[in-house]
Amino acid sequence: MFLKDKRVLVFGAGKSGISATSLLQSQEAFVVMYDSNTNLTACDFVGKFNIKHNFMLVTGEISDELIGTIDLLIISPGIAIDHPDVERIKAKNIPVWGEIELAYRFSRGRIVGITGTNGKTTTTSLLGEIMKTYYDEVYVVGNIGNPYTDIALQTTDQAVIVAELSSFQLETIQDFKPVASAILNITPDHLNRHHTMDNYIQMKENVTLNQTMSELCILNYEDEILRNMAERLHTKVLFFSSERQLEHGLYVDGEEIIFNDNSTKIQVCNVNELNIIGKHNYENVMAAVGIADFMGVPMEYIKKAITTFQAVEHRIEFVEKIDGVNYYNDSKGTNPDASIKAVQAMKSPTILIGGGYDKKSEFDEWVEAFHGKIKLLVLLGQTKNKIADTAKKHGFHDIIMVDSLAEAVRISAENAVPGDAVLLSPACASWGMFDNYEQRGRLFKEYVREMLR
Ligand code: UMA
Repeated sequence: MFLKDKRVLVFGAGKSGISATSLLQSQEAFVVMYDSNTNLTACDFVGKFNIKHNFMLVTGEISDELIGTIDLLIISPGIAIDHPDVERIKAKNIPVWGEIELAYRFSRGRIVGITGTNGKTTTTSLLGEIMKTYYDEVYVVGNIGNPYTDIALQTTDQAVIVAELSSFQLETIQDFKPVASAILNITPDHLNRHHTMDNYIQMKENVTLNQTMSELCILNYEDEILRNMAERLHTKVLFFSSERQLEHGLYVDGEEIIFNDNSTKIQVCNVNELNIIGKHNYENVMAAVGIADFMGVPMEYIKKAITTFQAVEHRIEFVEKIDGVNYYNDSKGTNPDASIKAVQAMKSPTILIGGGYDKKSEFDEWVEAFHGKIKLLVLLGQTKNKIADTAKKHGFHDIIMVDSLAEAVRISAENAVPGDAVLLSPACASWGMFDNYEQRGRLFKEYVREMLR
């Protein structure tokens, strides 16, 4: 679509909306930015884009009159495709794109899309690092925190774009077509947004929507949902497995990561050479290696990048050792499955800080994963009663309820003895108490480090 002089409604004034507005203004479109937050004023966007030209901010409600004037709707990831206002706009046959779709239509080069319930950020960062060792123009964008629209116009035909894509972002793609994609795993998450597991799976599968046999999708062989999905995909499929040897694909054999390319077995690395731990991380490494190889990066460059890569912030991140107690920040553990991986990675008796925004997750498997390792559960947020009820149902009664993260850290420190670990891995999103999981994780680190003073 030619955007000059078009009136575009940008729904959501967060990172994505701000960045999309900038791109749209550069195309001489007129932007009406809409946000339900009535405290916002145009002054909040000074320095972010041109608020004096081709721009209008609307807060509160969207009138029918306004809808009558717009040519295109761009929605931010946080706004659901079945949001009542989006439905009103769709009913008028106005095209609806997500921020990712907008960026894709204005960018050049090759794009890779990484999705899955867990491991997206680590795999995206790692793949970005691998690509940077070999290619000159590499961008790492998407759910990881850098809107794709921010860089779309800078890209050239030589660009390699590595995008972390959430189910929210994949809900609104149309032409988006990655050269290679990965779906790392699928376990229940964001069901309040997608309503059913089938819908959630469909959103993840959307990453392959426009792929053909010339493109690649890499999938986890140990995930039954993905094994079934492979049969209906119209793209080249490569599997990875942390459990068994594959005739064609990547797998862990003892301590070795092997790439079996039908005729040749390549030894990628020994897992002890990696700085990231746990089976789930070996899976992330295999996904990144498979894609990098498909994208033409020689194995010696891949090996160098994967063995120097360090864990990303908020993902089983070691914070401090205080009075013999190790503190870990796993604020990125925003659903039970992600948090289970952090619990499994703990090697000593652990005080677990959990709870947060209610995404309608079930916590049975999370509690079952405690396996005698969790000595105390410190709960906060909207889900604390639901989690406590689930824990008690499973015979776990060592629970303390708190009202704030600061209190959670204090109570944990009081109850820990030398040799213990304190792990923030909430199994819930941060919303409601924090802006995002990053803020939650940074505050946790701050409260922990305050004990050093
Ligand atoms: N808003 C409304 N009405 C609504 C909902 C939101 O007006 O019904 C407004 C809010 O008032 C706010 C704005 O929308 O002003 C926020 O938009 P947004 O929620 O889409 O947030 P952005 O700042 O644009 O950040 C988004 C992603 N956020 C979400 O998906 C919720 C970021 O992922 C992403 O990093 C960023 O785009 C850049 O691409 C965060 C996330 O939590 C990290 N993702 C989820 C996850 O990882 O589990 C999916």
